[in-house]
Amino acid sequence: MKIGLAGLPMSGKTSIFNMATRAKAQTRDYLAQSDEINSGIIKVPDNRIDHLTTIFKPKKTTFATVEFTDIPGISNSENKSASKILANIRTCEAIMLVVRLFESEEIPHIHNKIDPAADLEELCLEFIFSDLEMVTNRIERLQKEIKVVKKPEATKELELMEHLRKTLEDNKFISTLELTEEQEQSLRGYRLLTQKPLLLIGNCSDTQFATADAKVAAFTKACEERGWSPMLISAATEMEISALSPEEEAVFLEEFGMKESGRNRLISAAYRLLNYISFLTVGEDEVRAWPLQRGTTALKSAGKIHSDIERGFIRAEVVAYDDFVSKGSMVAVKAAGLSRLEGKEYIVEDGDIINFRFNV
Ligand SMILES: Nc1nc2c(ncn2[C@@H]2O[C@H](COP(=O)(O)OP(=O)(O)OP(=O)(O)O)[C@@H](O)[C@H]2O)c(=O)[nH]1
Ligand SMILES: [Mg+2]
Repeated sequence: MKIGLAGLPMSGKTSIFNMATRAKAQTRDYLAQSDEINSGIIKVPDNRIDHLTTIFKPKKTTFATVEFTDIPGISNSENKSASKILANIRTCEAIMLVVRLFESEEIPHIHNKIDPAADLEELCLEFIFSDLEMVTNRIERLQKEIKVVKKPEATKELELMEHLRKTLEDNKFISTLELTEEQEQSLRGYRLLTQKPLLLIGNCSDTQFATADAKVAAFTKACEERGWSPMLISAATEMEISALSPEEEAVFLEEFGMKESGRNRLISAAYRLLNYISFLTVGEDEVRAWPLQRGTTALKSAGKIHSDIERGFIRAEVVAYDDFVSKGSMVAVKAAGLSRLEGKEYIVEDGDIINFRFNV
């Protein structure tokens, strides 16, 4: 499961990627389209895992991870076509769309002006046109098929595709539609860009970040008109922060009255965007967070650890993290009757500490 950082050229995607992954990928100081796609796997910060590690003192601590990929800027200039880049974005499960808000004399903008609302609209249209092309092709195919043999599934799909075409032609994202489970399923293979989970990121200067600013206001308004609430980040400032040691970082954040670094905000947002929660396992060997799509059953969760545990599943012994913290130990939790035995169909919740009982 990976998150793609996408946007126009020179909006700060690689800078944000570097800040998130603490990598040192080459950012651009000149206007020559880089083809490089950077990928990085990031540990998801989790206070619960930190706390459980101090209690269980395991041999090993493992955090949940998410993968970020940094995709070159979407543009039709510089002898490159946007479609290749859009095809890359299609392979991602979720998208973080970076829009430039910061001003700079030295760093060019492809349209030579900083107009975040216009940039956002341009990106939206690229996505919409790309999906429209795919949907239109499919409609033509289905129409041909139906002429030969009338299959009910094909007719149904054609209806859906025509609905999608209408939505896209109205300049709307597929994600604004309420689709049935069955419709979602039938669309899965197309990996439509405008259907993916999306987070808008405004890359601003530190002053824009701290004070009311017209560009920020315009960007926020444009996002809200499409039904999105954007996240603001100052990539330049955050890159300085991410070069600090964890101790220095804590001091820095406190000095500036910030609760959390942009890096942590970004990673948590990525996790939410993928609709992930974590279940936890504890013990002398390992304390670990396991990423899980919200709504997953205990049986499937067991399979994340090992297929044998899924196959031989008997029961899940579940303790809520908060109950563990308030009681202080597993013995006290059990004495208070707060340890539950759950079956295969139990829907795992965020922060469940689970011990699977199984037999193979
Ligand atoms: N002043 C300022 N400069 C920034 C900020 N973020 C990025 N930059 C600079 O803008 C230039 C482009 O940044 P990149 O992160 O390479 O942008 P990109 O979106 O990855 O660019 P492409 O991959 O070429 O599309 C670099 O020189 C960065 O140092 C910011 O918040 N403020
Ligand atoms: Mg880049």
